[in-house]
Amino acid sequence: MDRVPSATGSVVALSGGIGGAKLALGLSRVLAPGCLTVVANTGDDFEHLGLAISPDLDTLLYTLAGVADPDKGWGRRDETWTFMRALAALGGPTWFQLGDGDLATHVERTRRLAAGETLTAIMDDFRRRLGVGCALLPMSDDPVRTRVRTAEGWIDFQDYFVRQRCAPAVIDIEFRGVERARPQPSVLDALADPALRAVVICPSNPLISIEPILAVPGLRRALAACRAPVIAVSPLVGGKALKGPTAKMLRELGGAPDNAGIARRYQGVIDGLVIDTMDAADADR
Ligand code: FO1
Repeated sequence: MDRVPSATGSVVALSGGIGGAKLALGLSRVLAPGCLTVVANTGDDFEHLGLAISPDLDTLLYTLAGVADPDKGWGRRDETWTFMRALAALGGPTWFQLGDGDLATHVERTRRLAAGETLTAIMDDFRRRLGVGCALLPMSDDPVRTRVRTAEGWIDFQDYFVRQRCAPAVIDIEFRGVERARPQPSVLDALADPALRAVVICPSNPLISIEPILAVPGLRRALAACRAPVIAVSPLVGGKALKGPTAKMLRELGGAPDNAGIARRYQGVIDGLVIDTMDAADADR
């Protein structure tokens, strides 16, 4: 793909996991290295088998590095599963699949966090080692944990999303710890950059991937102060999500699973919403 002659200027992309990561990859292909900063949701992070797991950061890392599993969208391509087989033989939990190569990411991140490194510093070293040219930042280095309330009470996001395969109806969502989370300083710097040309909200699930980012104190204000336009790309095409439970969750939480509903959720943050041509009728709404 030819590089679009990108005038000088930087772009900040806000992204969750799989759907958003594909647009982040596209942006990284048309923008000169050093012109793109990708800000990742960390609300999906959790501890599993004693390991610090950061799904959205890792999906972005692997996708931008060209090593993501092309079918699943998460984890690494050409993966082997010796660890999971051995874990199963020992009666360990296998609902959250960790490939052998992916396991190294979690083990090394856990080791470095325990040694006092920040998630930002760890992920920045990982992305450089994997040859990723753009900056990859967590929304905060402080812990934020998305939890959903279902009929059985409050459960961790990965329990809902993976173990229960999004089956239970969602009654409420919370981003535990977000009130105390400080925005990652380099994110604020990127948003205040005089050369900023655009902020792109990638087509991730607004409820679980983008709103945790917007909920970090100071980020909405930093976006409102942006001199560049903030443009969201709708994660819905024809009322259906490209990936994941977006439409189902929007319906369960009383939001309309359509572009007008998406625009309402981002009201006050975005200057525009990119929708699919098949949804052209939504444009005037
Ligand atoms: N998603 C699944 O549906 N099943 C899994 O076993 C699974 C394992 C997994 C391991 C590492 C990782 O970074 C992501 C993983 N995911 C898995 C995806 C993950 O739950 C989602 O990508 C995000 O949390 C939502 O965007």
